[in-house]
Amino acid sequence: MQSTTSFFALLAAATAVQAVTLDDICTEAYAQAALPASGFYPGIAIDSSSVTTAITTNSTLTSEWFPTATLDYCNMTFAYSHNGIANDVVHVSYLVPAPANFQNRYLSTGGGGLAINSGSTYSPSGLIVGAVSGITDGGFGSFDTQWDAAFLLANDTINWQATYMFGYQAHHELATLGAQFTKNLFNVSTTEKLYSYYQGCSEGGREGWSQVQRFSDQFDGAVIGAPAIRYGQQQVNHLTSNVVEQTVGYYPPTCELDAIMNLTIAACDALDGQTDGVIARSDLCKLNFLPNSTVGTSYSCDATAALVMGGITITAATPAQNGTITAQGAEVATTILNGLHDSEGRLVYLSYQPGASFADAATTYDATTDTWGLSISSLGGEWVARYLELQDASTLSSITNYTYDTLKDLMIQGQNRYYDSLQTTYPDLTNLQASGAKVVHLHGEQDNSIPTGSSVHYYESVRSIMYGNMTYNASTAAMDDFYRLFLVPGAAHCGANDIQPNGVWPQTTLQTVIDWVEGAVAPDTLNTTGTIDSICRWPLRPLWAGNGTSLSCVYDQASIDTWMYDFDAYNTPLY
Ligand SMILES: *[C@@H]1O[C@H](CO)[C@@H](O)[C@H](O)[C@H]1NC(C)=O
Ligand SMILES: *[C@@H]1O[C@H](CO)[C@@H](O)[C@H](O)[C@H]1NC(C)=O
Ligand SMILES: *[C@@H]1O[C@H](CO)[C@@H](O)[C@H](O)[C@H]1NC(C)=O
Ligand SMILES: *[C@@H]1O[C@H](CO)[C@@H](O)[C@H](O)[C@H]1NC(C)=O
Ligand SMILES: *[C@@H]1O[C@H](CO)[C@@H](O)[C@H](O)[C@H]1NC(C)=O
Ligand SMILES: *[C@@H]1O[C@H](CO)[C@@H](O)[C@H](O)[C@H]1NC(C)=O
Ligand SMILES: *[C@@H]1O[C@H](CO)[C@@H](O)[C@H](O)[C@H]1NC(C)=O
Ligand SMILES: *[C@@H]1O[C@H](CO)[C@@H](O)[C@H](O)[C@H]1NC(C)=O
Ligand SMILES: *[C@@H]1O[C@H](CO)[C@@H](O)[C@H](O)[C@H]1NC(C)=O
Ligand SMILES: *[C@@H]1O[C@H](CO)[C@@H](O)[C@H](O)[C@H]1NC(C)=O
Ligand SMILES: *[C@@H]1O[C@H](CO)[C@@H](O)[C@H](O)[C@H]1NC(C)=O
Ligand SMILES: *[C@@H]1O[C@H](CO)[C@@H](O)[C@H](O)[C@H]1NC(C)=O
Ligand SMILES: [Ca+2]
Repeated sequence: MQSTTSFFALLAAATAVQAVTLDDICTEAYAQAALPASGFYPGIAIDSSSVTTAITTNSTLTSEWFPTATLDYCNMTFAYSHNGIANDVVHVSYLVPAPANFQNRYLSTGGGGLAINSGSTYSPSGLIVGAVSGITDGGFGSFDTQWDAAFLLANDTINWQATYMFGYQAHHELATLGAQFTKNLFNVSTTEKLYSYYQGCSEGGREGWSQVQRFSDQFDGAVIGAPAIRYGQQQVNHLTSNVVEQTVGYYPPTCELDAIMNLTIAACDALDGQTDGVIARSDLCKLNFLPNSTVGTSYSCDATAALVMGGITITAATPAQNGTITAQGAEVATTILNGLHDSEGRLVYLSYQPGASFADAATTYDATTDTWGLSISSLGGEWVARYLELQDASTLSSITNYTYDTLKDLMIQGQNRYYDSLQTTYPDLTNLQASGAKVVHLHGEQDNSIPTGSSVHYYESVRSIMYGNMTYNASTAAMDDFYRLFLVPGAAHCGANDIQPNGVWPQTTLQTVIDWVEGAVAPDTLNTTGTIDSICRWPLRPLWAGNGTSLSCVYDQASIDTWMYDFDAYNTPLY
């Protein structure tokens, strides 16, 4: 809440001297005059007649991603096209703060899942720090149209323009145009610095890395959460739990997997030094807990109704359940947590940390036979059907002949087909480091959609590529200069975890990056509003002393080692 206070102080101070109001600039004529000049971005033609402006006053904005604030803004949109492409229209929206609140900043925000923007989920976070805040539609049709709607020109024919736009090009254009538009809107002189930032999580995190890996001068700072990088592996990996169930020959009732998760939390909670319902040390859980210790424990769950949204069943109804945890159920859990191995026992990919929910492993109840069966992960199923098999289908009809080796082959196929558009694991950030830009990368330690270890593995890839000639401690110190990774205790995918309610999610991370870039305050921890007020930066790990009275960040080699992966199923490095 610190930043809200200073924001109002600044507002009061600035209104006294600023004559130009938001009403003055929130007009089509003013926005048109501020459009980047023709030729500013070679190959792009902005349609000045497309400009729209809409003012919103006294809007209270709330999110897990920024502190609550009430403010005014102008939503300016325009469209552009790429020279030489027929019927090409890309829409961008820039939320513009009142002139009195503008602090010489621009922010791009990203999407999630197959969406290239998150609507209003992150975009207002720029307004709160006095930035113009941009989103793009990628050219897929409208701000609400996702990439999958544009991906196929016909069955078997990829829309590569849409794919490269999704991969990285649309964000490069959004940020390049956005920074110039911002300068023009606010008369920022050529000698004045405009700071440019990025914030996004999940697919939005991948979009963030897609920019800083390629365009080292584009952003001064970036907040990158739980990025969907290593895309070829990541998307297929959603099917790993299903193939484990099929291979073990057992489809656990949903209640059984929930019971294993609950017992994991109960067993591992205290390993971090505080019994608070939060696994802050999933690495100690890995070292000390085995799912088969839960075999024989009884469980029960109430019946649940189906969750239906817009006529589509999101989760099916489940009956009242009771039973005892089976050896097969524990085997499914253990095999999932061990990560995907090929038929020769070599590691293909990694899994979620123990304590995370088994979302990918969800099964379906058949009331007519009173049995539980396969439910193909929708993200994994769509990836294979649409992006690998190139069929206009939102999932696979069957995976009955899939083996662990099939998944490996599909991962390699996706990795290679989309290596330069989606894979997003280029590990040499030398140019970024030299540019002075700063990256705060964060990931929920109990993420159930993108494995937490995926972020650690990328950090370690960058570290070993850039500083492999140094000792481990010297190399992490060198990384600290420009790239810091924080694992958020108990947190789920891009947010707090309702199963571990005492866990946290940091709300002021964009301000943290700004303080690092503009104030040279390098973050040792991320602030939170919850009871855990300190989030340790990798490779340090949290440990409570005095039963929850004091949290320290410790160096623990055995724990660090559990986060190191040798993907020996491949003949080339998997960064
Ligand atoms: C803003 O909204 C609050 C309540 O939501 C109201 O009390 C206040 O008068 C409003 N201010 C303006 C300028 O409209
Ligand atoms: C800005 O305008 C676009 C286009 O109308 C709309 O999709 C978007 O939701 C608006 N953003 C906000 C925060 O109102
Ligand atoms: C920018 O400069 C123009 C021309 O002097 C002026 O009309 C406009 O109000 C200025 N905008 C701001 C935000 O100060
Ligand atoms: C798991 O724990 C939650 C509370 O944290 C509870 O609501 C749920 O019923 C439990 N599920 C099982 C299967 O024990
Ligand atoms: C549990 O699994 C471990 C590791 O696979 C094994 O060593 C142990 O014997 C198993 N215990 C039981 C009770 O099955
Ligand atoms: C468990 O479920 C069965 C039906 O599946 C039911 O007959 C039994 O009463 C339930 N037991 C408990 C303790 O809920
Ligand atoms: C494209 O593929 C889908 C899925 O296989 C199929 O349902 C559809 O009929 C195909 N469309 C055409 C035009 O062949
Ligand atoms: C699975 O079976 C289908 C239908 O027979 C076939 O088209 C497909 O190639 C098979 N896939 C694998 C991985 O064996
Ligand atoms: C390691 O390599 C980097 C980059 O080439 C260089 O700056 C640094 O001095 C080297 N450090 C050691 C200990 O050799
Ligand atoms: C690395 O640094 C940690 C403290 O951050 C220290 O405990 C550890 O002993 C150091 N390791 C080596 C090999 O110096
Ligand atoms: C984090 O908390 C510290 C101590 O309260 C404060 O000085 C700092 O400004 C906060 N940083 C952010 C980004 O909120
Ligand atoms: C920690 O505090 C809780 C709550 O007061 C208590 O139940 C527990 O026994 C304490 N544990 C230790 C190790 O002191
Ligand atoms: Ca705990």
